[in-house]
Amino acid sequence: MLNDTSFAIHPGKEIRGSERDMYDAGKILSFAHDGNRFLARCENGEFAVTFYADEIVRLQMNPFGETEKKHSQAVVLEPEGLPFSVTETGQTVVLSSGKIRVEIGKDPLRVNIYDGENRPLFTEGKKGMGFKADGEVVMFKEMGKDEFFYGFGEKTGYLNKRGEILTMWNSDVYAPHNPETDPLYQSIPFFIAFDRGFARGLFFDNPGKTVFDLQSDPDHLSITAESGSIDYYVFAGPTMKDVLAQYTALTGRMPLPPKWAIGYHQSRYSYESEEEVRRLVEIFKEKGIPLDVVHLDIHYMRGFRVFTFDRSRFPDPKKLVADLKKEGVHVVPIVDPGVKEDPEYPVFQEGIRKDLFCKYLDGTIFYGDVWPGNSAFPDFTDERVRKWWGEKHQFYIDLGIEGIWNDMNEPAVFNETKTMDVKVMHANDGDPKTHRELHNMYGFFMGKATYEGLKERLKGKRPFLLTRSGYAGIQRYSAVWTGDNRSFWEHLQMSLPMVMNLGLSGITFAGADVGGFAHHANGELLARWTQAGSFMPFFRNHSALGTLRQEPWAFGEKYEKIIKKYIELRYRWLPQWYTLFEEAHRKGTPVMRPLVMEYPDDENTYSLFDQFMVGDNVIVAPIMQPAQTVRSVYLPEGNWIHYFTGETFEGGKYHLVEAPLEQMPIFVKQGTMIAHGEVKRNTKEKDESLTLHYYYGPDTRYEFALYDDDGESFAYQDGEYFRKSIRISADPEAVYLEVKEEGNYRPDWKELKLAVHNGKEGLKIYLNGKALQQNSDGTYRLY
Ligand code: MIG
Repeated sequence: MLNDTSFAIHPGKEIRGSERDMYDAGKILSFAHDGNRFLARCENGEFAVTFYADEIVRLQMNPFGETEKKHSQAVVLEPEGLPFSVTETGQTVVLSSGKIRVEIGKDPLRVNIYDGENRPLFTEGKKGMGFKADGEVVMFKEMGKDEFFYGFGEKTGYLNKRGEILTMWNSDVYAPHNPETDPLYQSIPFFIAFDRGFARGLFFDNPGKTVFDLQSDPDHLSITAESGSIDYYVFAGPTMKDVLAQYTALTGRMPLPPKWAIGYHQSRYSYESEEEVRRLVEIFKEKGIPLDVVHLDIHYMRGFRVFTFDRSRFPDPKKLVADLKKEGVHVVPIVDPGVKEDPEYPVFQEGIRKDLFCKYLDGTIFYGDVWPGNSAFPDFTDERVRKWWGEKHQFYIDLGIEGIWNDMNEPAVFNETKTMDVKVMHANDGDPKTHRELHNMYGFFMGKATYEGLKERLKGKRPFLLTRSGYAGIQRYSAVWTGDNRSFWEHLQMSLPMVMNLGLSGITFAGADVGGFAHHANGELLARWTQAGSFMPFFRNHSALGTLRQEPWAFGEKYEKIIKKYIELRYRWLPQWYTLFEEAHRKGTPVMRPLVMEYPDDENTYSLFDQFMVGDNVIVAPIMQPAQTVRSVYLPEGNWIHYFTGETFEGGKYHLVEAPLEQMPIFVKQGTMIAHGEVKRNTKEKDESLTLHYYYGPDTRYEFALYDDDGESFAYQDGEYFRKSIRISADPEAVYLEVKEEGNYRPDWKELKLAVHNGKEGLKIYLNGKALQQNSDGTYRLY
């Protein structure tokens, strides 16, 4: 309590610790190497280097024992067994795999890592690594004076994290999120260091509590872990996209989601009855507002027991799900980890009989208070438990459900520490560890159990999963939303850097509750938030019990019209979204990007957080203040076309752009292309025709690739996809399209049109060398 008053800053308080009491690893006593691993015994512990891939190296230091060859389940890549050379001099041992060189100082142990061109990836300088008396491990890395830092998963604040101290400890935070609220629900101990266009990455794989300090020492950052040992991976870049390709090669990529999950989601805590849900979907239909998903929050359950429906509120869930599916609407119910302690509840009985719950060392079960009251928590760190949890989902599958929403999986517990007792033991697939050591992976393992369980049971259909909590690698299983934000303009502002940094941490399928969860929205806020949300990867309107209703029509016709227009825009842009999602799935490049990713040589982009890119050629600049109808937008080099007015804006400078309530500034780069489909009720309706919009520029050189597949199965993995690659070039007289097609899938649409914007009269269009005839509506037929 005292910490909520000025007492928190009483003059006697020591504000921060230091490396003062750190014990250094000391000097190297002996070393050896085999295959792809180098091992050194130091005065204070063991040090290992493993070359994982050309651009990925793993470094470990365990002051308390041996370094393990094994890696955490965040990692899916096994080391390739890269040959590396070992060169010893008096002071150093140098390991080199060609693309990465690790220079190891022998006395004391110091590690400097360079790329193949001798550019420093990470260096230690004077400070090294070691441990503290209380068992913490610490390591330091030099920070260049021009360096910027991105990533770190789900963090409040701005885009660049230099100057921050960031803690990783998955936490349920209902208190209003502000720039110093930390930690939140997700822990992604990964970051990108960026120095004037040169990007490298570092992933510190420790699922206990870790602290990244980019503040206390202007020349070094430090990483401290409360438990476990030092275990990290370095990614050589050199671009941000390369770092993300490398990081997601190591920790996995997002599966291609079902198309419906990229549409518009409507949620509320809670739609409380079958009747209410049916009425909701009807209103969407009556009003012609597109809708793909309705979420069911905790009220659908019988006394908050997972894997049940309350039959008084939802008399026939199977019929409800089937009827909505006919309308093209999917139902996604919430599932929390806590299992109610109720001897008459089969899920609890089974958990006890089969020994599936988290326990203390002495065998007693850990119980915590959550929605259902006293509850036990499945030990998802164990494959046996994950299998069981997956099987339980047959309950939802039998009702026709194909998507699940995981909440409270930090795990959140209503007690002093807000989570599970850190002394609880986890089976951890045969390598038992305490909750303290594994805390940040609880939600990850729940996600793994759920996704794999659904996938196995959906008979070839793609599952959708949404999770609040996670760890590095969660992108393999789930989309992420940023938890309990509020209907504050500040929270709309905050959602941009937050979701961008999630994307820069491997999690591209992310979004914030549109309109804000807690507190009360208003028409203007909801309209502006829907505009921004319609251009973010995960697009869901959600609000809390007791707050003003927040459905698209809640604030009257004036706002409804605008909100509808942007939800429609989401559907018009769906072929573009889907193409970008597929790229993210294949390469790890985020869908929503900070400008710095595309313009790494332009310093104006390095801290830019209040506008973003969708793909490599579209800039979105939402309005995020009340009563604002004009804003400054930064446009990098090149010319940019205003999406709504068609006006050309010169890049390399700031513009004041008009933004009346019904308009969010969107710019498409001149000389590039985007794909549009038709506005529809939802993704169940197929496009009859697609249009590629090309924004003419005489110096065009652009590669576009439209991707499509059935949107629901895994057949694309066996060649059942469609990719049309278009190489576009232009001169003052003509536009030249070189088109190639790939894959066996034939899309539903019957025609593919080309619309040329800002082309002058008489401009000729050539498709693979043949001149195209213009249609009466001004477009050209490509397919
Ligand atoms: O603490 O299930 O973040 O989206 O509506 C409340 C009720 C528990 C927190 C989630 C929120 C959800 C709510 N849950």
